[in-house]
Amino acid sequence: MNAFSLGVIEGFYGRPWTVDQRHRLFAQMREWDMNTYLYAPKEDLKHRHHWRDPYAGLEASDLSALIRDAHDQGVNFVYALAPGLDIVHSSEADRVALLAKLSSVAKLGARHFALLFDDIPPQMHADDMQRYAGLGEAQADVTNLAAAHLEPESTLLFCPTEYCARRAEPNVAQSPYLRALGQLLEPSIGFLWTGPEVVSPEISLHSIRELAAVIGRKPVLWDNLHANDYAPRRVHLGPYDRDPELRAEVAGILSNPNTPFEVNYPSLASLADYIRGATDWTARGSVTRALSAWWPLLELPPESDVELEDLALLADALYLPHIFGDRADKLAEAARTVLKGRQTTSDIERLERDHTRLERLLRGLAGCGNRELFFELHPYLIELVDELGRLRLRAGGRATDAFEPFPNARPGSLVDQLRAP
Ligand code: LOG
Repeated sequence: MNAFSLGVIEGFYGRPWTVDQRHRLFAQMREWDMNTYLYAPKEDLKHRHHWRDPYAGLEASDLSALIRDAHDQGVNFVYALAPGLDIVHSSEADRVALLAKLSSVAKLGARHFALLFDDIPPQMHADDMQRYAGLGEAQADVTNLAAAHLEPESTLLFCPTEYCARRAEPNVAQSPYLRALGQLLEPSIGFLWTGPEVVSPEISLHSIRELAAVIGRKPVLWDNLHANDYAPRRVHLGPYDRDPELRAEVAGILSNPNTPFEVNYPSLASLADYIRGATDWTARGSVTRALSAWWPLLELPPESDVELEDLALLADALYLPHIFGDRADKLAEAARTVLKGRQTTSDIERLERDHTRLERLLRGLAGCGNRELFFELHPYLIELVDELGRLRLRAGGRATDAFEPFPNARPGSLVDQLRAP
């Protein structure tokens, strides 16, 4: 697996994907020329909280079938273990438990592995302090031990505790932790990194070169751009949006996307598009292509009046963590004028047109064949349509069919009230 690793991390908090969803993902990945799937659902107890326990019974046979399924589609299945919550690196019992767990998953068919040390307490166990100069030394030791234990054709990825510049103490260039890993970790072990932030709006070439100099290898990007596990009221339908030159600076790109599976089509299709793209590649062009490719997969009934442009508006509204798409920017601008009581005719028209589009989409998706996608999008669409309906009422303008369906209900949740200025 020395080639560029391209693919998906199932590495979020919340409900893991289903067997059927992963099956469809692998088939799709083959079409997209993606070669790597990293299995790391935070809520698989045997991945993290109970990392020492082997899979047994149905769980073991399901995992084994999943690994076979990935391999059948030409996708490398990487099994990740996250022992960091309570491992004592110097404990013989824990070292034996770690190797035994990896062996047990290898028996189920896994060839590629990862050890993850993200989101754990940064302090070491007292016993470890006797043996290691720091956490970097301790993690490098057990990770090298694991690498030596694996079959020669196996590969190993490593996710550090300082997995982004913001977590590096005091910074990337001076972190004793990162430096120790760079010096001690076997050169063949891949190094995961999320960029300057946990969710990085931008990843500069300079920041990656700076890291690569410290860790002695190009990192594999763990990209949280589309993750939504930290913001349950948001979901991200925007494109993979990175500098095309970044491709040459990293050893791979793995997207850890939205927890709801079905909504990830645009983000992943656009990641594949980014990898294929020329240097004049743009994120905007990419999301347009992704939505067109997604459109037939929604399975809208032939009589549906929904337009691709309606979906494009929704994608712009639910775009990326730090930006909206163009259409949503314009809508937000129109909404602001209404809230200030300074709306023009064209603001009102935009509000009406976009509200009509999203209402039509909500009605249309209710009849689509991909039921799960409808269920996933439903709460976000309802909220948008409802809020735009209120704004229309407030904006006045020509007679509309906007109405207040629940006049006595409080607009928004308690969380909204807590946030209001
Ligand atoms: C977790 C990840 C989670 C993501 C976004 C990494 C390396 N680890 O802050 O499981 O999905 O943030 O919330 C994370 O990103 N930690």
